[in-house]
Amino acid sequence: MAIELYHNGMSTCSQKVRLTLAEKGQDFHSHHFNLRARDQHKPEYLELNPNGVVPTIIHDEKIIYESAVIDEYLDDVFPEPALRSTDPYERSLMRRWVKQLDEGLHAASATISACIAFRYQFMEGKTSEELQKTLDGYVNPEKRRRMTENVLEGVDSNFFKPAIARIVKMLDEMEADLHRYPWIAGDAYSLADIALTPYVTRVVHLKQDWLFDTRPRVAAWFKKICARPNYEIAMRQWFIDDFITLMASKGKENEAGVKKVIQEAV
Ligand SMILES: N[C@@H](CCC(=O)N[C@@H](CS)C(=O)NCC(=O)O)C(=O)O
Repeated sequence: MAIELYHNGMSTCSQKVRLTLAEKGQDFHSHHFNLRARDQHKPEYLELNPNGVVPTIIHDEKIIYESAVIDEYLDDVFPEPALRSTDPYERSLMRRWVKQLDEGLHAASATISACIAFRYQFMEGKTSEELQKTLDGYVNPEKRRRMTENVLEGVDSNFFKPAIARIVKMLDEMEADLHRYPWIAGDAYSLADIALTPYVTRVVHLKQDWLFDTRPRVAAWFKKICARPNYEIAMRQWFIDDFITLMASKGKENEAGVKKVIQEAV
């Protein structure tokens, strides 16, 4: 039976799962959500994923959510090609990268995306009551608070500076690890490369890839990543033009401001 995937084209966590599916040559039945219309907060979806976020998969009648967990599940049930090293140390490096995403890196990326660009989508055509209702829909109270401030205040949000500093730290640590290995967590492409691909892509979409100028290994890694067939299938084919255009124009507009914040923050 085909895998059911509840996802969104531009959602970084969904991209992680689509990259793994593509790497494994697995098709899926798509349930593409409009996150701005809050499809993810509908009661019928909350029955599948009580966190009200994408992605979720259904495989063999089993419901699985949390992108890092889904990716390991997929690597277990579709072992070829293996995306976890058999070497325990390399596997530990892979896990260390993947867990960071759930420990602030994903939130930092969501913050810079909202502050620089996506806030305009949230506000467009809405009264302040309608906007408040949308923001109140976040299931996680911490996320609700953060996103409310990010949407209302943009790059002046108190969350912006630590978030951009966290992204810079990610790029610095990638640069250091890529000094030792050709891929993020060792000699072979792994779930760590998959996990980081959407977040580095986001830096590019937000026109902050000048950050690669002093991080040549990250730039070279990203070039290799973009040339892989799974990048075309799982990333490019699902990009939403309006999102890309908005991120590019607002990113360019904010470039000087972002540079200034980074100088102050790191
Ligand atoms: N830890 C979760 C995070 C999922 C997540 O935050 N998904 C975002 C898109 S990347 C989402 O659904 N946002 C909409 C919302 O929170 O309402 C995972 O890795 O699956």
